[in-house]
Amino acid sequence: MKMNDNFLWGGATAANQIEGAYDLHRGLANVDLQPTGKDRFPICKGVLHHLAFDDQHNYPAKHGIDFYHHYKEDIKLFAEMGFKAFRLSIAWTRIFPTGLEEEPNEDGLKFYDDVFHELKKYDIEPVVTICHFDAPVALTKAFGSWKSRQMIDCYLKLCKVLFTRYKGIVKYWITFNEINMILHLPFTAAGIILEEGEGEEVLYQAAHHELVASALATKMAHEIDPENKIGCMLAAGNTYPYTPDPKDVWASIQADREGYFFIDVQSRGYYPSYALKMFERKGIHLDIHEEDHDLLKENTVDYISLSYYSSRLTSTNKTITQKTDGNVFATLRNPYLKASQWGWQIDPLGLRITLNSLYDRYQKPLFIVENGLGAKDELVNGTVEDDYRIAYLHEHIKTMKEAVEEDGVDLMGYLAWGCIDLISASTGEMSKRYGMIYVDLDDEGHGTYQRYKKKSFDYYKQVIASNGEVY
Ligand code: BGP
Repeated sequence: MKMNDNFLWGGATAANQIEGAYDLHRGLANVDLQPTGKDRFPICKGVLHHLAFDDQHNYPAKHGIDFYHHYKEDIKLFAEMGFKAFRLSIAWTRIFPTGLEEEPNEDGLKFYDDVFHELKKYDIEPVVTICHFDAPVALTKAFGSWKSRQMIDCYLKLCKVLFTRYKGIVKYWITFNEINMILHLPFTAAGIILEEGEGEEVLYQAAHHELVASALATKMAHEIDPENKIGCMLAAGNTYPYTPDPKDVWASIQADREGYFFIDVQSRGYYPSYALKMFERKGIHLDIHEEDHDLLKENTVDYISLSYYSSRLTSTNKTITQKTDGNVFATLRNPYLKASQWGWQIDPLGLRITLNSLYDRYQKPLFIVENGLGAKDELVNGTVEDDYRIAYLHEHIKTMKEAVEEDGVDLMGYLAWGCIDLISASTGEMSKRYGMIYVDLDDEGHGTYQRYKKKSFDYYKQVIASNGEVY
C-alpha cells in the first residue's frame, strides 16, 4: 500500500508568528503582547496582567518574519518544494480590529485575498486555522475574552465573513489551534487573564464556550458550503506510564484524557462521562445551556488534526522527578529518548502510537498539521547543513507511513511546522528554527529578513515529489 495520491504534503505556520505588520490595518491581540524574556511565561499563563506594550520589553510578534510583505516570495519557495498544502491562520484583529465592529475591515480581508490568490496560482491548497491562539485585546477588556459566552457571537461573526468570502477558495478549516492549550497557557491560547482565586472552573467554562463556538462554526461552514471540511486540533502525544505498575498505567490514562476531553466533545459530540465525574469531584459547575447538548451532538468535526512533537511520561512514584526542560507540558524525562536543544524529547515511534490511538478512538480522518524540530542553525555560504532536521523528518515520516501503510490509519496529510523559520510560540525566540527556509533575523529582531534554502529544502522536495517513496 502506498500513500494516497491526494495526500496533502506541505507546511504550517500561524499569523502571529510570521506576519508582522502588527499595526497595519489591525487591532491589538493577546499574542502581540507576549514579550521575550522572564515575564513571558507569567503573561502567557494569564497570571501577570499585561494588556499594553511598554518600553521595557521586546515583542517579536510585532515584526514576525514580515510574511506580510514577503508572502509572494515565500509562497514561490513553497511551490518550488512542491507543497500541496499550506497552513496559515487568520489574524482576527485584521478582520475585526477590536472584535466589536459590525463590519469587517476590508484592508485586512484584502491581504488574505492576495495570499490565497498566490497559493492558488501554484495549486497549493490553503488549510486555514480560524483561531491560532489569538483574540482581540479589546474583547479581553470588554468581557474577559472566552470567559464570557458573548465571545461565541464575536467568533461566529468572524467565521461568517471568512466562510462567505472564501467559499470555493478555502475548503479545509480548523476551528481552534491546539484547543487543549487553554488549560495550560490561558492568556496565550484564549486571551484569558486569571483573577485572584480563578482556576479550573473558569478555564473549563471558557473551554465550553470554545467548544460550542466550534460546533456552531462547523454548522455554519457546512451550511454555507457543503464542500467545507472542518477539523478540530489537538496538541497530541501519548502519555506513557513510567513502569508497568498499574498505578502508573492509570495515571497515564488520566493524563491523556486531559487532552482527549476536547476532542471527545468535538468529534463524538458530547461530554465524556469521566469529565462529568471529574467536574463533580472537584466541585466544578459549568453553565451549559440546554441547547448546547444538541448543538455539540449534531455538529461534530469532519476530521481531527494534530500537532505532534513528542510523547509524554508519567509516574506516581514521587522520587522520580527528572523533568524535561523548556516544555509547556512539563513531563518526566524518558531514559529511552534523546531530546532537542530545547529539551523536547524526540520520539518518532510515538507518532505512530499517537496516530493509532487517535484513529482507534475516533475513526475519523486524521491530519498531521504540525511536526518538526526546533534547532539552532548556522548559515554558512548562504545555506544551512541541517542534517539533524533531515534525520528528524526522515524518522517521523517513516513511522507516519507505517501508521498509514501497515496499520491502515486514514491520514489526510503531513504539514511540517514552521516550514519557513518563524517566531517560537513558547519562547518568542527566532533562534528556535524549524524551517526548510532560513530567515536572516535574530532574537532581538535584527537582520535583513532575507530567505535562504537549507539542505532540508531539497530533502523535503524529493519526499513530496515521490509522494513519500523517497524519504
Ligand atoms: C505548537 C503551536 C505552534 C508552534 C509549535 C512549536 O504548540 O501550535 O504555534 O509554535 O507548537 O512550538 P515552539 O514554537 O514553542 O517551539
